[in-house]
This record gives sequence, structure tokens and C-alpha cells, in this order.
Amino acid sequence: MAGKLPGHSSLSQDEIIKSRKFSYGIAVAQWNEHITDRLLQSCLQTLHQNGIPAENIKLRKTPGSFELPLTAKCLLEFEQVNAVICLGCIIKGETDHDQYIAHAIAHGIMQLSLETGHPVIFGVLTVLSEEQALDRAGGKYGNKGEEAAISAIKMLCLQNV
Ligand code: DLZ
Repeated sequence: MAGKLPGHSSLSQDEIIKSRKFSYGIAVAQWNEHITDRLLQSCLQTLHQNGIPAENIKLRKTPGSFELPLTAKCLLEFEQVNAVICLGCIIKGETDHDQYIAHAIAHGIMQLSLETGHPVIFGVLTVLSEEQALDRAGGKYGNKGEEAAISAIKMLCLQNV
């Protein structure tokens, strides 16, 4: 069975019941799609397993992770979802490109969340190798997609909207 990252938490019964009244946007990057698809499947499975109906979930695919913050903004503005889960996978290459992308996204997501008051979840893997990504996309360290879905539910329950 896959392990879990330290700090990974599960949902209480109260959170599971409350989670069903919210709507969720998922923005998923197509760059490194063999990884991000695993994140997406785990994220969707977690939402479905907790009883969230399919009509409460809006999915948008972006070219790469860099486009996640704007897509999240569109989901909040036009689809009126309560929270957005951003899924992506940034793997270190020969240059520092990954650092620029990762910092920009982290900043963009945090800014969007604070400005709108909606949870926008950073479900983006930032890793040194494909092996590290697979470990965190259903491998020995669990699945970031599941963790991101749980974080979205917990944040919505915390806000008590
Ligand atoms: C260009 C690029 C590179 C080099 N690496 C990644 C990556 O590891 N993960 C990812 O999600 N996206 C990558 N991209 C694409 C950028 O996120 C973005 O889509 C393009 O720079 C176009 O804006």
C-alpha cells in the first residue's frame, strides 16, 4: 500500500458531510501529463468517494503549470466554484526554468486566494526527477492529488461558508 507524506491528514465525519454542499474547480496542467493525470484521478476519486456529485466539479486543462493561477481565477469568476484545486508537475531540467515557474505559481495561487477569499490549493509537485514525481503521484509517498482534494474540503469547512 502506498505510504503517505508526513502531515497528510484525513477528513472527519463532519467535514465529509459538509463537503457535499460545496463546488470545486480543478485546474490541471498537461505538461508531464503522465504524472498530472495520476494526480487528477486521485483528486477526483477522493471527491467522489466523499459523496461530492459530479455536477459540483468543474475541470479545466491548461498547457502547463504556469497557466494554473489564471485558470483558477477564471473558474472562480465564471464558474462560481467555492474552491479551486491546482494540479501540476514541475520537474527540474538543465536550467533554473523550474524555479521561476514554481515561484510564480506559488505566488499567483496565494495572491488569488487572499484576494478572493476562496481556497486555491497548491497541488503542484516540484521535484528533481520523474522518479520523485511518481513517488508522490500514487507511489511510496501517496498521491498529491488526494492530499490537495482533502485540503480543499478542509479549508472550505474551516471558512464555514
Ligand atoms: C516550459 C515548461 C518547462 C520547461 N517545464 C515545465 C514543467 O516541468 N512543468 C510544467 O507544468 N510546465 C512546464 N513548462 C511549461 C510552462 O508551465 C508554460 O506552460 C509555458 O512556459 C507557456 O507559458
